[in-house]
Amino acid sequence: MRVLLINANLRHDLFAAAPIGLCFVASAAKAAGHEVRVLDLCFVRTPFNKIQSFCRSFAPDVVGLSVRNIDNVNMLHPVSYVRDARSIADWIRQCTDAPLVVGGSGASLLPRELLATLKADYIVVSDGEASFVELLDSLSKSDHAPKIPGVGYQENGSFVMRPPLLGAFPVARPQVDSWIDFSGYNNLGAGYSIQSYRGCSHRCIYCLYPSKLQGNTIRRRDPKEVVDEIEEVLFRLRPKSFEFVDSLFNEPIDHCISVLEEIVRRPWQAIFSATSLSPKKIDKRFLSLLWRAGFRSFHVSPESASPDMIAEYGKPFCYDDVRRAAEAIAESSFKVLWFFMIGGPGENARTLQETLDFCAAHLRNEGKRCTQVANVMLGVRLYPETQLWEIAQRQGCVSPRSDPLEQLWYLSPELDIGRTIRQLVKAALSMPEIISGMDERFMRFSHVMSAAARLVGLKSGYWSLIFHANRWLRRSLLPLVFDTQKIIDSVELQLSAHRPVDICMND
Ligand code: B12
Repeated sequence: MRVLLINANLRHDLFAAAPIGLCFVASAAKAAGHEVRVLDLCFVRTPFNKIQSFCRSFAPDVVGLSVRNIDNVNMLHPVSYVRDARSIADWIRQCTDAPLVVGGSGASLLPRELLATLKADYIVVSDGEASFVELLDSLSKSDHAPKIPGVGYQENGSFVMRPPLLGAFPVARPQVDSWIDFSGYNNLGAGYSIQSYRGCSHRCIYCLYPSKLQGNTIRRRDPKEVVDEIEEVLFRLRPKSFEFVDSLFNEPIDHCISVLEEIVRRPWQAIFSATSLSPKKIDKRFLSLLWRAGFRSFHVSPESASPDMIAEYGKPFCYDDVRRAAEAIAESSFKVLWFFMIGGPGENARTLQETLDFCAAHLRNEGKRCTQVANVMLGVRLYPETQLWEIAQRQGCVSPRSDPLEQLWYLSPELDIGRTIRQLVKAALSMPEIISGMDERFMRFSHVMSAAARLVGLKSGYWSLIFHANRWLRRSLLPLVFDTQKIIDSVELQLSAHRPVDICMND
């Protein structure tokens, strides 16, 4: 079959992300004997024209659309990507009658809702390779109601889907640069995405990784194969850096160490980064291995530095792991972006202050070789089928009729909004290392930052420039940015907008 795969992610800033998932699917479909084209809309100025010309020249039998993000998960600067995805789906409909199949992390998170809003024919949840190929096989035999695990569709007005069956890590490499033009991403500072395993066995109360995104069993990729892919790309493309996009790069730790040791054994050198590390087992020895392998930056996601909140979120580590990680990092030369999430069940002024005090005690850059930035986000995004959703439902924050395609938030009832914002603003004004949801507005200056990063020869962790910009702007502009009353109003609006009571009132 002729298969056209389209990347609907239009975000091109410091957090640009090449569509590795779509490329995995493209490689799998090609390996199964299909004729495949990929259209990456990320840097396209006139998406409709491009879709039209692809549909005319290629005449696809099936169109696959990758929807990565539903929204930006940011309460202080909320952006929804659903409208973009809807426009793209409509344009595809205008250009071809081919069945429309939607996949991607957005599709996995909210399949029922996304299928309906995009008016797609099928939606693929979790890994796309095997199920999409099976779907193509069914469609080629004109079976329009295939009972394939992980493939959802509407039947007699209701959504039907069998749970996905997740097999071993796929054999076909994503070959990202053979499907899309990687140079746009490279220029913005994105690393070449590499995945070393799939799955997550943790049970964090707010998260859908194990249940929806990648399943709860760890499916490792042979470390030699991981590094063979890196080696092949390094010599073919010479990307500025490689970026591990595993849910938690350093778990399982033995697997991570095997990958790092395999890199160290090779005769070449490359720059690496990882988009999420657990604070557990980040010690001097591990950091030294990371450094020898070529890592210069990474993200670490404790989500809180309050012992109570770490336990409350169901994190698989404790406060001492977070502190030990911070102490080891403080003696290194890495660039590290920390993620904290404020407002889960039980969060109060004291637990919030514990996280802010931790930042002040451990993440200050003065006098250190490392550069650290703490991304402190307010609110926890609510998704159905998580434990947090149930808690929120019991507390009346959401109801079965709430629309999860909207950014729905949990914010602990023990937090006073005015006081919380004042606490956060005070911390952000006193520490340029702290960035908050408000700072995402500056992402629009990404191109300037990327150019600056290229000028100073930075190869990864472009976001570390945010710290320098922050330090520079702090005394002049930031007090204007942190208009406390405006932030309070916006949070109150966010929280009240989707309360079930409003939904009832609108009926
Ligand atoms: C790594 C990562 C990042 C990195 C990306 C770096 C890079 N080089 O790519 C960074 C830190 C930059 C980042 C940024 C952001 N991220 Co992010 N990120 C991730 C993460 C952890 C992994 C993504 C990934 O690469 N997966 C590996 C690939 C292989 O898997 P995949 O994309 O899911 O693809 C598979 C399937 O989905 C499917 N599939 C994919 N496309 C298609 C198409 C078809 C037709 C079919 C059939 C199947 C299919 O098959 C694929 C292979 O099996 C995910 C969470 C997760 N575990 O998925 C969050 C995640 C996607 N990110 C998220 C968010 C919110 C963001 C940001 C918006 C945050 C922000 N405020 O800026 C930005 C957006 C950036 C952008 N350009 O889009 C959210 C999205 C949630 C939502 N509500 O929309 C997620 C789910 C995390 C979360 N739980 O909050 N992110």
